[in-house]
Amino acid sequence: MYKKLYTSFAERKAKGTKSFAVLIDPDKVTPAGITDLAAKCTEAKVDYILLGGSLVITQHLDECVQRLKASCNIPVVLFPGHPTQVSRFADALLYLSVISGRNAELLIGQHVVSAVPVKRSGLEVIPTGYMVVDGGLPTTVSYISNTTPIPADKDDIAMCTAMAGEMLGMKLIYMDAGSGARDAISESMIARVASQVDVPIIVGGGIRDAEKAYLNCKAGADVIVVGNAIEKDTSLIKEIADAVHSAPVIAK
Ligand code: 1GP
Repeated sequence: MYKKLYTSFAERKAKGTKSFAVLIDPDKVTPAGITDLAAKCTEAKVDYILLGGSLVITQHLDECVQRLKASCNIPVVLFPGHPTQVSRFADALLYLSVISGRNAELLIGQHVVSAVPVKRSGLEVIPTGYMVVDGGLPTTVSYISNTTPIPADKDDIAMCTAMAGEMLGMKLIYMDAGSGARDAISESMIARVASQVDVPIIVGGGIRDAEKAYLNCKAGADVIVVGNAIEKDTSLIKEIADAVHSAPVIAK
């Protein structure tokens, strides 16, 4: 079940190599915009493209993936806000369980309902413990998921949540302050989680500049995800990619 993409995350983690992922929300791009973004991501040596959003109102997910695949060689990983956001043309699917919350639907309910189509898609499925952390303002993810985020200053709760997720079999931990969060996740919380968890750690939500991305990597993030800031200024793609790739290599 764990194939190419998971191996890539795990191998990079083992070597201490940090990765940069650009998040594309299908509702916010046009087909022509995708081609342009793909070119910028290639030039900046972006490692992964994440595709998804809490709401996907438009109906062109397959087209987005196909455009991306035709325009670049960067792996396209689905980051679904809903079980309908599955495209067999992608390289992998983050199979998210919202372990920070206590909403049974997002821990197991929606997975049961979508199990057959997900399996039939043939996608590489990567079990991912998804942790929503308070980003200072209510975000779409906290509203839609109907869960209470982990308080921003409760590093120990985050650590224990991630540890439990890993022991339950999650292959990635995704710490997310939510798209457009006012406050990105603190380095102290990332470091606390990284100190106890061996699987790769993805960090996103409210990261707006290269310095924060770099500091998050130094604190223990393995993959940095940026969406909103890049939608506003695509020149940040290269700046943040360079910062992430210049972070110290600390093999675990
Ligand atoms: C959201 O982690 C991602 O789920 C990225 O957040 O859009 O704020 O960069 P931003």
